[in-house]
Amino acid sequence: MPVHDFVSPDSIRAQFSAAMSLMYKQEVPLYGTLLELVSEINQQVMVEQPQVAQALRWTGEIERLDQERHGAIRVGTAEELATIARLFAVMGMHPVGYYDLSCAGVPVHSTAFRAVHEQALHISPFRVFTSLLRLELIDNPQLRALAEGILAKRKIFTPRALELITQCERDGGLNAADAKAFVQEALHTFRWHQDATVSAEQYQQLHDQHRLIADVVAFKGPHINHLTPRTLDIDAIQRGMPAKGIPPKAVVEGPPTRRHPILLRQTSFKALQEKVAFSGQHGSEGSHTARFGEIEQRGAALTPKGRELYDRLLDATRNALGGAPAEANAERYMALLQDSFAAFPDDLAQMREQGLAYFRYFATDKGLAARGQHDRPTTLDGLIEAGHVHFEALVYEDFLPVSAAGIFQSNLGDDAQAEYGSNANREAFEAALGLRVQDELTLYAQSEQRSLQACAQTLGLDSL
Ligand code: OOG
Ligand code: NI
Repeated sequence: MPVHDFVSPDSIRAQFSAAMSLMYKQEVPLYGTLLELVSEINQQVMVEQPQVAQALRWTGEIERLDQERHGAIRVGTAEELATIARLFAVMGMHPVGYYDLSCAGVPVHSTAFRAVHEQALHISPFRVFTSLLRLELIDNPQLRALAEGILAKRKIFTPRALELITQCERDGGLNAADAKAFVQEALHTFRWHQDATVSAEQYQQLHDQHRLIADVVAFKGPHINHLTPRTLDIDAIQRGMPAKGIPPKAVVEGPPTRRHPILLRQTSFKALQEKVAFSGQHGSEGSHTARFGEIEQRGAALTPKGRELYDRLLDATRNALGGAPAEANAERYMALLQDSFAAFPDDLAQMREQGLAYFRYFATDKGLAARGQHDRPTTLDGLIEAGHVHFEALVYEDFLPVSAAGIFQSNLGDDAQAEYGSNANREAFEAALGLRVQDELTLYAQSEQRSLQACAQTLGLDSL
């Protein structure tokens, strides 16, 4: 089959992201309400803060904003993780970053499947935060064996999905009809199943060990547990949620409110109680809380230096608070956070000069008009100063471990605090995945480099 019959992985990802959103809207109606709120607030920000809209126009993010979202799943075995990686690869999504959540009392480690090139991200930035359950951290051999036995029996992919993955790997792509079929088949893996794979007693045992273990082991597949739209003003969302009947978590995770957002800020609403039919003769019914809603605001991707500063300031805030942020100390936490982060410049030019963030560069009309002139500046700083080059921050496409832990916790409830010590094991994760995870900082640096290169070319310069 000629190559041009294949649909691009980016287009399959965009179709899949839209299909997931539709499915989740049906499964969790509050997600639909949340989308409405986000769209209202985004419109309002664009009207009231034209500089924000202008920046989004420079980078083209304005076109991806409405379809931007991430989801999260939790898988139970190495084999499931490795196959999920193959499924996502059909859609041009690759594992980026390693996140250890064990230090926060959640027995999983994770990666983010996402597009890696800015052009692909522009078409569809859909990402899935994917966690692998770590049964080896459970020191109850009987329960571990029970969980392993149950997981070994389940099949989370449809036979047709597996065929299409293999076909895509063999042929190098899928045609339009197969891509469409693939999206529908892949969707089944992420659906909610009301029928549990375990009896009520087994569910209770798993749940007593850790709510997350029940969530992964007791069901037929890795149901998508949230889908997160991107907002331009998370503080407005946090304030606006109660009026829409959506109860927010106590604090917004990540950096504080800033004029120029950095990294990622997130908030969520509590998981729903869902009806479950347990297996066994009596077919007893129960409930499970799994799926919730989350909202994110994305800002600048930070360099290693910027990230180190971020981590240091966040640590300082938490130390000053003397515990994890919760309902009771939320206000104090947000105030401390704001204080600590006074040390992080809230000005794009300063962030650039100090090497704290990654940027994208654009030739301006003035720069284009000056192309033939001998006395024009030729260094990046000179061109910026002369108004020949404009820059905007590169948007952060990944996740944050401390925030992710906060999101997990908000949804697992306070009774789920557990101690696993710090047990990062990237090698074991990559062995299960069957792949190395990519380094996000390298990806941002490459993207910045490409932008500089393109800018130099447009201006008729060798390099910048
Ligand atoms: C994933 C929680 C982490 C985020 O946005 O940081 C996450 C989960 O609950 O499975 O989604
Ligand atoms: Ni999330």
